[in-house]
Order: sequence, then structure tokens, then C-alpha cells
Amino acid sequence: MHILILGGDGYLGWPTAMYFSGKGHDVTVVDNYFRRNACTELDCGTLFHVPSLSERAAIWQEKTGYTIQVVIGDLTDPEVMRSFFTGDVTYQWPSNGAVCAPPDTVIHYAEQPSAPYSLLNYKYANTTISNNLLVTNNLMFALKDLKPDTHVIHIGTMGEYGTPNIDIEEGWLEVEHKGRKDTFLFPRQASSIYHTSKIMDTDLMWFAVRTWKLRITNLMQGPVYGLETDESKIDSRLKTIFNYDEIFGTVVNRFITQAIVGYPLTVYGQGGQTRGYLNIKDTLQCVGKAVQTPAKQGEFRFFNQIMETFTVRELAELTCTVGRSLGYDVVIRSVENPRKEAEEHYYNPVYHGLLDIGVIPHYLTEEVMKEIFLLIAPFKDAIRKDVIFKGIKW
Ligand code: USQ
Repeated sequence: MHILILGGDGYLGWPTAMYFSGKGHDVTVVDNYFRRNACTELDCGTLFHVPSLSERAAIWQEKTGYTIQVVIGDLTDPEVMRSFFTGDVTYQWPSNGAVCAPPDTVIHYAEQPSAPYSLLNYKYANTTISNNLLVTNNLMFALKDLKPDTHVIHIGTMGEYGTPNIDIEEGWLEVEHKGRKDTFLFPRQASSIYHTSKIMDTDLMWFAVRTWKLRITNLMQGPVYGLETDESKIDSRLKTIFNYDEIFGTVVNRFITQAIVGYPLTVYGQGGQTRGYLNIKDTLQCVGKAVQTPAKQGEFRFFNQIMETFTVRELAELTCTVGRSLGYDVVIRSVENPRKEAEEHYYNPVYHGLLDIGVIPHYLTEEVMKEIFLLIAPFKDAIRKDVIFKGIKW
């Protein structure tokens, strides 16, 4: 299969590229280096230096013999998006790369992924909305015009649903109203501009499926944690970008980093916020299973991509237990919540669809968290305390 990964330089994009390449698929990655550039612009700090995409693809080829083709381009430009389906694409690596056939599958990660970034101010809100919606819309039109049988896997977010006082279904809800029934997208109520942009993505994709009979899987993902995947073990330079700062770091990765550097764990507010979490290894498994069992033509398929739920307080306590067992002096400090979100709420999402197609979860046990501690610990001296909490409010 030829798999095109939009956003192939990100936290999830690069591990996904290695995962499919290692299984013998033809893989092309495209990225505009948004994440790296934003980290530099906003002085976020990352745990370690990450080689460029071309450098990583060269290391990958040297170690495994597999080629990952690299394109540096901005997918908000419709011509860049369309070039992958017309064969007019310009490869950065390998420089003599033969032009590939159009992809069979597109995995769409090419979005600004941070809620705090989207609420820094109106400028960053606009960047989030324009990037995320234009990339998705360009993809929908490229498929409609050039290759409607391509299976798209879009990484959505559980945050689209918010924290409703009813159980969260996988994408759809059957509603009975005045004696009649119909099925609708599950009600959405996001708590950031970033999450709202993902709701609008979903609406664009649902329009495209209804109107042009495209085939799309929307993976409604919770916060991801972890650093290592089977492929990144091959060479330390293949590790994915790792953020622990307030803007791009997700909570579990942040807490472990904070514990290592002796920074009190930043539990926002009461810490009763409940989310569904998954290991980065399970993101790869889920995407892998979704590729193997694609949506049908004209189907908009949803999976809730989480493996288990935790409150923030539970995550902080787990980090404390594991950190102390490793000799770190870990303390928890509740800080005034910079976000507008429910701090104690009902949360009962359904998430059996991915298990039904064969995903076997890696749960966040003490042992698993210890492994992540041991991967981050060697970078202790590089951890910057000044980027951990700046209090980006909304
Ligand atoms: N939190 C803390 N302390 C911190 C950081 C976060 O208490 O230092 C809390 C937040 O207030 C929130 C929860 O932990 O209640 C999760 O926050 P997060 O920053 O790990 O995740 P979030 O902002 O929701 O976004 C992340 C990814 C995003 C993805 C989303 C899935 O950045 O791309 O879509 O997780 S979900 O949360 O299910 O919407």
C-alpha cells in the first residue's frame, strides 16, 4: 500500500511513518515544520534535538533499508495537496526519488494540535482555524476531484464531545423526537478554539462523505503519552519530538518530566477532570487496524481512540508513587486552573470499536510509567523549568 502521512514530522506523524514503512508499505510524509517553528517562536523548549525529516528518513533507510519519502510543503496551499494525487509532487528526500502513484490511504495529522496555543490570542486562534480547516478542506476537494476511493484516516479528538452529562457514544447518536427517530453526529461542545476547529473539521468531512461519497475514519483520540515505539528503539536519533511545556506538552508527559526535575506537579484546579488516555504505541496500533479494515465508500466511521480513563488527580498520584519509588522527591501542587473546564463531572465514553477490530491496549500501569521515567531521566539537565507553567488563560 502507498500511505501518505500529512503532518509526518509531529509527535505522532513520524512514529506512524516508521511503523508503516517497517511493515513494508510505501510511505510518503509531508510537513511544513509548523510544530518545530512554533516551538522556536514561542520558546517552548523540547527535551532533545530532533533531526530534520530528511535526516531522519536517511537514518531510517541506513538502519532498515526502507525508504520514507519526504516532502516539505504547506498543505493549506491546495496545489501542494493536489500534487500528491496528480503526480506533480516535489520530493525533498530521496533527492532522486521516483514519483509515486497516488496514495491508497491518507493519514491526516496535519493540524495545529494545542488548546493553549489556540488561545494565546486572536492571532494564534486564527492560525489554528485557518490551518486546520484549510488542510482538511483541501484534502476533501483533492479526493473528490482526483481519487475518491482513497481511505482517509483523520485524527480527531475526544475533546469534540466535551464532558456531557450523558454517556458519549462513538461518533453518532440516535435521537427520538416527537415520536420520530434519526441518527446525528453526537452533540459537540468543545472547550478550546483548537477543539472547536476539530468539530468544524468533522463537519467538513461529514459534508464530503454525504455529498461525494468519500470514505473516512475519524479517530477520536484522547491525550497521548509516551516516548518510545518499537521502531524508535532502532536508533536514538529516530525518537519523536517530545514536549513537556505548557503549550505542546500533554499532561502525563508533563507530570513525569516535572517529577524528574523536582517541579511540583501542576494539577489544574480540583483535578477531577476526567479524560480517556492512550500510550503512543496504541495510537500506532489503532491507526494500523483502521488501515487494515477501511471504512466503506460513502461511510463516515468513528472510533473513540482511548484505552482507559483517569482524573488528573489520579495521574498525579500515580506519578508520585512511581517517582518516589525511583527516588525522586515528588510533590503535587494544585494551581488555579488557567482553563475554563469542568473540574468535577460525569464521564462515561464508549470505546469498544477499536478493541472489536483487534487493538490490544497497553495500560498505564506503574511499570509502564516507570519505563517512561527511565526514558526521560537521561535528559534531566536539558529540562527547562521556565517553560513548564506560564499560565495561558482562557
Ligand atoms: N492538565 C493539568 N495540568 C497540566 C496540564 C493539563 O491539570 O499541567 C489537565 C487539563 O486541564 C485537562 C487535562 O489535564 O483537563 C488534559 O490536558 P492536556 O493538556 O494533556 O490535553 P488537551 O489540552 O485536552 O489536549 C491534548 C492534545 C490534543 C488532543 C487532546 C485530546 O494536545 O491534541 O486532541 O489531548 S482530549 O483531551 O481528549 O480532547
